[in-house]
Amino acid sequence: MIRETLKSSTFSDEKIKNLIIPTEKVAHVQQNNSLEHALLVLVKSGYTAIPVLDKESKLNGVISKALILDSILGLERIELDRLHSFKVADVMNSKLATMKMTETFAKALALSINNPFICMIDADGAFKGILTRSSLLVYLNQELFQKKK
Ligand code: 4BW
Repeated sequence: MIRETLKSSTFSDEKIKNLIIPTEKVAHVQQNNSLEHALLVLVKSGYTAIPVLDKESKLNGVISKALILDSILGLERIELDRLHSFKVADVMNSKLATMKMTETFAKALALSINNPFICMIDADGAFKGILTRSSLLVYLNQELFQKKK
């Protein structure tokens, strides 16, 4: 029974919709921001990686502390001036896990194996928020072990 529900429930369903962290609560940067700004946001928010959006809130990619550090490594020293001269667009990863709100919990679970978070988009490609691995696990734990059958 639970298996069937997980297989067919989509993120448009009230029951699992609230697993999504909405856009306004997602730490993010824009692709024309400097690497210095992105590093500040990452350090202050405490997250390893965050989405990159454009001015219209469309998704462009993901930026991480690791990508930034890698981009400022010179041959023999850390080139701190690159933090000012490079933009987020220069180093972000454009490959990211995305899902439409009309797709299923089962797909999200499978994607979360290799992605700490999944970016949710609507039918027009507008960013709606993120689905984290922890929120999927919390829901699964609740459905499998904490609900009275
Ligand atoms: O600030 C934090 N608050 C809480 N409650 N938990 C945190 C925080 N920072 C990290 N964590 C925990 C979470 O369990 O460490 C895990 C790994 O964090 P990450 O990846 O490497 O920064 C967190 O796991 P998660 O909740 O499953 O989140 C997976 C990834 O999703 C995070 C981060 O890259 C992204 N993320 C989560 N919430 C976000 C966010 N990105 C932007 N804005 C948010 N609000």
